[in-house]
Amino acid sequence: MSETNSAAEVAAPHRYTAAMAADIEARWQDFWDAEGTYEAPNPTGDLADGSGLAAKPKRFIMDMFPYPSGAGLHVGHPLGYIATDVYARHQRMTGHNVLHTLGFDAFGLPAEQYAVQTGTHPRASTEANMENMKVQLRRLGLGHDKRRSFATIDAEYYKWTQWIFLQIFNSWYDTEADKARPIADLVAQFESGERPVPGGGEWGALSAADRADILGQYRLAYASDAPVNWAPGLGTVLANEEVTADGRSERGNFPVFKAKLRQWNMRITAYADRLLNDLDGLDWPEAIKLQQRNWIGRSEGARVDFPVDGAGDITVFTTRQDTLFGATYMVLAPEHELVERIIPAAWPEGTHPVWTGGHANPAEAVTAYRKQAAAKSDVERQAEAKDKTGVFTGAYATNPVSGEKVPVFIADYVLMGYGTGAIMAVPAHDARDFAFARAFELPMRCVVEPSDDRGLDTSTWEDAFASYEAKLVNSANDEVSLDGLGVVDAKARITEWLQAHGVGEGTVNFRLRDWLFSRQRYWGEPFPIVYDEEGIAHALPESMLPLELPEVEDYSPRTFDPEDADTQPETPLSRNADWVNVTLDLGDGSGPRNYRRETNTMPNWAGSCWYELRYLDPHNDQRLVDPAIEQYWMGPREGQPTGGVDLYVGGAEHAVLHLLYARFWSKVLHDLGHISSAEPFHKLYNQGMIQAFVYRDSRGIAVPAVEVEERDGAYYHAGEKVSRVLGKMGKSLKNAVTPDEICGEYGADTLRLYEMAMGPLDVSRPWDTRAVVGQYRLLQRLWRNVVDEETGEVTVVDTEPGEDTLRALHKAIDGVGQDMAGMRFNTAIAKITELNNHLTKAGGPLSRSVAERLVLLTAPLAPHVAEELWRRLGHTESVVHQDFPVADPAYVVDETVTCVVQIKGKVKARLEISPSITDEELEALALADGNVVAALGGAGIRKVIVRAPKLVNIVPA
Ligand code: ANZ
Repeated sequence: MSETNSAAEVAAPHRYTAAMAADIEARWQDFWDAEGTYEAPNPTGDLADGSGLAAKPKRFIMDMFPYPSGAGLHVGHPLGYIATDVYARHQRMTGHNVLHTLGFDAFGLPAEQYAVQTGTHPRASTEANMENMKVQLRRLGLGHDKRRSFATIDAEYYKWTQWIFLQIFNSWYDTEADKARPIADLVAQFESGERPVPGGGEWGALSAADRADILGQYRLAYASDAPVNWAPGLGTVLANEEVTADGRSERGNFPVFKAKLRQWNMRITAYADRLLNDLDGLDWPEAIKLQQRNWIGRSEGARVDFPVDGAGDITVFTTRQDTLFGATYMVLAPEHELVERIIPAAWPEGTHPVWTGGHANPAEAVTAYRKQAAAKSDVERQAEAKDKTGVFTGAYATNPVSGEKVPVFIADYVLMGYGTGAIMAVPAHDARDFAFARAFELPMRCVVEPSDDRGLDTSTWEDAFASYEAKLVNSANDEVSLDGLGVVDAKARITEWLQAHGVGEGTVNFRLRDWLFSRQRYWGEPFPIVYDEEGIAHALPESMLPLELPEVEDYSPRTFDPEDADTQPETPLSRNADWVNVTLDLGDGSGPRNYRRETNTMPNWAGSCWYELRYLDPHNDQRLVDPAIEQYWMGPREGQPTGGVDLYVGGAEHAVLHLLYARFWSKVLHDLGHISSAEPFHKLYNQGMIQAFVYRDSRGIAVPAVEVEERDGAYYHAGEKVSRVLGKMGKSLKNAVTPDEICGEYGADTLRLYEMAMGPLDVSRPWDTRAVVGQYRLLQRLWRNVVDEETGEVTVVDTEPGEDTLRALHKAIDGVGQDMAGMRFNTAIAKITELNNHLTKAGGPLSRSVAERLVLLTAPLAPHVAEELWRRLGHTESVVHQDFPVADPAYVVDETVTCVVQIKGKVKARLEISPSITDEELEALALADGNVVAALGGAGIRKVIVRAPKLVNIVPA
């Protein structure tokens, strides 16, 4: 790097260089660690106890913690960490007690896969990765309270993850109280008869297994047989996204079967309404709130029963009960259990050949169609494909309002997992039904007519769907008429009628599903659950936590004959007979008994569901968090009705899963009285991504970005022309730049400044290594304004600065302070640069008071160089806890300019006015001026020419 070794530097041995930055940075990092500079005190007992905390508002500032990947960090990763650090430092300097730390989300699949391939224990590789990342992060000068850091794989941490699981397992949702309560309260209600026992009878008379079954229907964590994608050839269950359109595994191309498997679930659906409503009080990006709302998917509508002769009712869920008179057929999801019961032995007389799909009888048609549907994922089934497939069941149902017989189909556009898995189809007003009806030549009936004069074009039916500016037509029976009503009124009227006749009711449906919580993996938290000889699940008592993950020889899942659908997954933990089969006294009065441990592990979401709470009180071995400490850092307060972290920064990709799961756990813990906050994160901020150029050769293969040369706007690698596009940064695209490289070349302060200066924090931006030097030069100029590059002496003087400099200084203080509080770090840097340039141009030594404030302004962004200059300026206390400068408003207001007032071209007056004055204001001021009034001597005015802010010319009459 020529910059660091140039001849000029030999003559200037005290210039700010990369070597000097390295020295300064290492020195202050060691010092900060040794002094515990970033340690945030917890309140002890009464806040007014003399700790001084009562007078200091608190700020809990948090990042989404990283997974310790083997690849380490590239410069894109720390963008958010630097931003929260700058913000936290500014908050510290403006009188706040700031909690800022970072842990590791360390359970996860990559370590396990690496273990399978190499035989390295996942803990060993994970710990090595964490060590590496800690070194990388430390180098950035992040002001973390290191006493509060932990990894989710620490047994002292996952002890409490298991403890929370048991809290959830041991509770139920009381819909009357609208909150979770201990399951013991429910048992007491069953025992006393206050609540009837489902299925009747006396609670005491039921078998243990029956009682366990009933409680399982209430528990917030429960085991159930859930359909999963099972690939025997891989020995594992797959997510929908891992299964191809033709029903095979993406990895290895093995057949995938729908298998029912005993799985743990979290009853997050019990909280659907609260998860939705409490979004209103959160300071989150609207886009994320919207994604959560859509994910929860609240729909108001009705359930309506359509009787089928001799087979009971088909209950549908509809959001458009107003269109009931327009239902001309019905559709069941292919898997619907009613299908078997309604199909007749033969096709009814005169069945349309298109409806049968060419099959000899309904049973055959259904079997064939089900097979076809099972191979598609829900996502594909919901895709807006024009060609709808399906087959007639041979059965007819009766429309309860019209008495009309309508044919019942099965089709894959109706999903089993939503509503009731059955719909009434209204082809005139629903686009999917419309496409299906066209394909199967089914009738359409218009029941909602747009109320404007466009009319309805029944060849395309355009505008027929979801037109709320509309009136109902063709919708009356002997008892009820919707004709002439608007959609909203029609819905209310028909719902009332359905309810009165016992054939339906208004209902709310959610898209949200319960959370599938078990994985057939090794590297996760073991469930604190054992099964007795009857197969009944028991919670381990708290005294047996943590249940540590045992050492195993073999981390890989067992594989089977790929075609053998009857096999079941075998988890790595299940092969450890000594660990699995235990004799325990659970302290429940039944003495020592034989048990079998649960051998699934928790999903890697579990550890991140509550980590904010553990930062508060990381070494508490009696409780998950001390209530007074939780109340202090996260409790509800003015403007934060549900409490939570003051600022949470991370990627927008965590919009639904992590953020929804964490909210759910918070609410359960809140309901059970363990925490005062009902939300984990009050303010959420999504940082943009750092992108990088990807260079590809003629075969489309990425070439190392550092080896690419630019000539006349084209790019070359090893003499060959290559293409350039903006993409992700990463090892696989051969364009990763590491923070270590940049720190080595310029220092961490330069890297921090560059990342913050690249653009608004929430916008993605392309990395450009060549531009980094710009921020390095800023730091050099800043240094040079305080330190003599030849002698190393501080050059400041104890004189008062001039008016000009005071104005520049206070404007910068005002602007930088506001920008930092608003997380506009790029504009804060622009203002510091402007001030620094002003001072350079002004020449001569700086006033001490100016130099000190310049250093303080820079301290949150470039803490090492600021600390060094601060000390050189003679201070003995760290810059970290100094007060951020406060602007003097007298110097912030705009300066005045002199306006000349002329009469017939002769200067008669001079006005000191604001440069932003308007023409009107200036004209009024000029005409009111004493000298002007005197000079006019009562003459009338013909014309006034105003050129604000400099000139007014008056032409008398
Ligand atoms: C009749 C109707 C008429 C409908 C109309 C819509 C428009 P959201 O808003 O997403 O909740 N539906 C119900 N269950 C379904 C399932 N399991 N699979 C596929 N579709 C299903 O959607 C509710 C609407 O989606 C329901 O209202 C139903 O179609 C359909 F002019 O009923 B509707």
